[in-house]
Amino acid sequence: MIRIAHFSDLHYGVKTMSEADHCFGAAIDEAVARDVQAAVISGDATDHALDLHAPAAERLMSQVRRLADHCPVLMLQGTFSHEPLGTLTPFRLLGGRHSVHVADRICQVGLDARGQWIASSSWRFDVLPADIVALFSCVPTVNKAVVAAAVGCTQAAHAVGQHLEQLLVGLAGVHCEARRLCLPTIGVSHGTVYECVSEHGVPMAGFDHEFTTGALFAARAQAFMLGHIHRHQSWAQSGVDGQQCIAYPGSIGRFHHGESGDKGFLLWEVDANDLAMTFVPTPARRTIDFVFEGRPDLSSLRDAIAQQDIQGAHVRVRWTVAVEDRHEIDRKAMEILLSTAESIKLEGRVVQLMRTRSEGISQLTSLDQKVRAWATASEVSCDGLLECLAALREAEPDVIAQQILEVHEEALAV
Ligand SMILES: [Mn+2]
Repeated sequence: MIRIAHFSDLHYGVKTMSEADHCFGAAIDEAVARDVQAAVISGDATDHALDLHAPAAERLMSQVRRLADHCPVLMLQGTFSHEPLGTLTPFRLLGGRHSVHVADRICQVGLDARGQWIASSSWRFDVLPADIVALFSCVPTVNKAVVAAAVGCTQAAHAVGQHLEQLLVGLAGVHCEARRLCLPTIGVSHGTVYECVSEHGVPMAGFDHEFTTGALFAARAQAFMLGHIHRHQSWAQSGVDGQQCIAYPGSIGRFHHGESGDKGFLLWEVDANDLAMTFVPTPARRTIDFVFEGRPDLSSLRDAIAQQDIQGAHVRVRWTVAVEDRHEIDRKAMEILLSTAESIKLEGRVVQLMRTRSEGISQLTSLDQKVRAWATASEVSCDGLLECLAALREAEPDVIAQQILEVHEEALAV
């Protein structure tokens, strides 16, 4: 049995650094206290390309170094826009008590009894190295641009899914061989599982997703440690391959407003046939949203604030107003009401009204003429409208209602 801490989507960046470092620091403390034997970071260690002199680069490196002083670390390449290719290369040189393996190509790595990483020279081991205590199969982010260049843009997303499926099936033999030798088998990847749920609670059901749970289980590894989706979720099954589990820890911290659920990392205990997976929360920041359809009403905002603890939380107030009300928003008053919050974001959306002036409409004498002039200026037909106007003027309400019902019944009869 091996005990592994699985962190993902750290997103160290210029603006995200304090949240990322606060949460990752606490997570490492917890993982060390629980004496994990290995650590996996499954992609998106950074939020964007970082300059070497950026404080976030130094903070991330010193945290990974602290982790490597406790146990061997495996870092996987994540999304290229967050973690440009080459970002992880310097981590190979960190030189902690244990080594850091950077997986930026499809490969397998064995962890030996002395805590050294042994990588396969091709995409998988032909023969498993002797003396390893666990086997990791690494499938870093696939460069869809390369696939698009080979098969064409419209085919690329589908082709990526198909090739990954074949690759995962291709790993099954090695995983079964490892299980026969009583070795824990672990897959590590970064991508979207079909029908997983995003951190905003939206199910991801499209055709450009990398995996299905079926394809991942078909690799016949015990554990599949995933990154990319910022919300913790997991899938499990048991059968001929013993217990199998696929899981996202989600992002280490809360980087955006509107992200629901706890943030944290996963503690895995993986055996050749068995496994256990526990979610360990990090002290991620709290976010609170107040949403108004129309002008923010200060008294209802005051009531809403009284009902929850905004102290230390990151608060966002959103509203939608018509263009003529845009200057009626009392930002200062809202800021005073929210003064105990850690940060305040005031986001107003102004709806632009499109009005066309109808020249001379005020000089027309009858309502019919006015409606016709308005319809011409607005480029709409006023046929039905004039009939309705005439009916309203001349007919009794009962008669109008009866006529409407008759039309309705005729339509039903057809
Ligand atoms: Mn991410």
